[in-house]
Amino acid sequence: MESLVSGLFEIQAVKFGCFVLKSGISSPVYFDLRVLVSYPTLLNQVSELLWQTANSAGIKYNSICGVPYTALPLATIICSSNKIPMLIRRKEAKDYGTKRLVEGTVNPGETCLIIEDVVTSGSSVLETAEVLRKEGLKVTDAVVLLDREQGGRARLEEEGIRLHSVCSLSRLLEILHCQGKIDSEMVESVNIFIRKNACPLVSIKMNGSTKQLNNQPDGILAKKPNREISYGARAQLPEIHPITAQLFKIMEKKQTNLCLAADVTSSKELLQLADSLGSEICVLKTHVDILNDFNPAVFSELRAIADKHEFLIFEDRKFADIGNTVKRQYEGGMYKIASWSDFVNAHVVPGPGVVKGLKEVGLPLNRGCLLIAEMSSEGSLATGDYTKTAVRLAEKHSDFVIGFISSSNISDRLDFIHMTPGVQMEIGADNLGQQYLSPEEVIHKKASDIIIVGRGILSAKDCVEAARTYKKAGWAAYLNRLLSANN
Ligand code: S5P
Repeated sequence: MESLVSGLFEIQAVKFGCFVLKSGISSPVYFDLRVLVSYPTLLNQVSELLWQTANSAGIKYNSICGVPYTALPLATIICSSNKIPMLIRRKEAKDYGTKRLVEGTVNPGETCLIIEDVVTSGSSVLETAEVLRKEGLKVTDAVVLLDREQGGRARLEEEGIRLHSVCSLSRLLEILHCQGKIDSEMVESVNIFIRKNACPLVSIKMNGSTKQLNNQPDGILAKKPNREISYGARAQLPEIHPITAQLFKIMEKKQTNLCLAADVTSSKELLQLADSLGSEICVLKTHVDILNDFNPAVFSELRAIADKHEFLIFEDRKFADIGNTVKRQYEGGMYKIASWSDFVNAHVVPGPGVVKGLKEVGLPLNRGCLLIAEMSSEGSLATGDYTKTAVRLAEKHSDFVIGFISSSNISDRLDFIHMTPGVQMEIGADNLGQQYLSPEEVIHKKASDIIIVGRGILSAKDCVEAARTYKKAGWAAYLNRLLSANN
């Protein structure tokens, strides 16, 4: 056990410091067992210990299922070495063919043992148990490498599942302390954290929006964020997309949540605006296809201005075709958007293919994408289930999707950013269906993150002055939100 714990520490599968979890809670300890696959000796050692724990508990079972994804290789090794049938739980049903949620031979009435890496509240084990039970299998026991002692054992017991752990968080602390790897202060701070955040018998949604939190190796599960955290703290979230992290950092540093919708038709004007307003904004949004005089050099110049003033470039291309077409529209044509735009956006009306197509181009370039989940225009069809589908799609592709165009906050995930267009100082409308809300309404009341302002600034006599006014109003609304959430 000692060598395993020090091994996990060495490969940084366990880390100490200050980590803001996706739930918004700060934790002094963070586990990421996914790195195990790169260390075959440790991987085998963990599998062996899980197997021994199951054996010495005398559990009776016919097959084994690992909770996806981290426990999959562990279950595979155990099953392969000990000649036990394995089942694989899919996180999503295939969208073609059999639509099975469990792969392998399912014999209803038989018992399946669940293997997991870390248990916090027990919700990811419960999700897998629910899927297996729906297939007619019995689930009576789960074996886990590490029990974080935050209510998982009791919660699972409530659902008729005995939890057997190789190691508990307190034991792990003791071992690391004895080995001189962490000091007593750290042990105390983690112990306090365990006591404060134990969430026994919280009721956990088995499907729906809490799902992605549940599958995090270290999430404080099924707890809604109980307080607002700053843009800066969100930049530190584990696993946050690099573009979102960069954006949150810029926002915090420049104290701005203003995106300029630079809807102008001449390149010269675009570059002048970018340079004169650059210090006030965190994002500059373009519509490259309304420029009368586009040439590629403009965008190398814009990039240089963006780097100088530290803002990101967002081409508002609103892709909305099949995967194969959007891929080409994003990468090629005369605009070569992927080569200069930090992120783009897409409608979800074509289904997952649009994201998959864009991702093939954007992911290798470290680009991001917003999904258009709601629109500011009157009579928009992007409401209700459509909006919910956009959120689910974003969750499924959060390696590329960084957030939403929406009129309000539509996802609890703090690593997603919400950007809202249709913003002016006064509530109102234009004569073509655009509807306006104020910065206070959008950022404070509706808890969006960024205001997108076009004509509110561009039609002002003094654009720089107007941009400053919006910047101040957006930031004041954000501070109000933080204040009211933390009081
Ligand atoms: O729903 C939307 C989505 C977007 S991206 N409504 C919008 O208005 N937009 C864009 O935001 C729109 O294309 C325009 O560039 C900007 C709003 O401009 P304004 O002049 O009305 O502030």
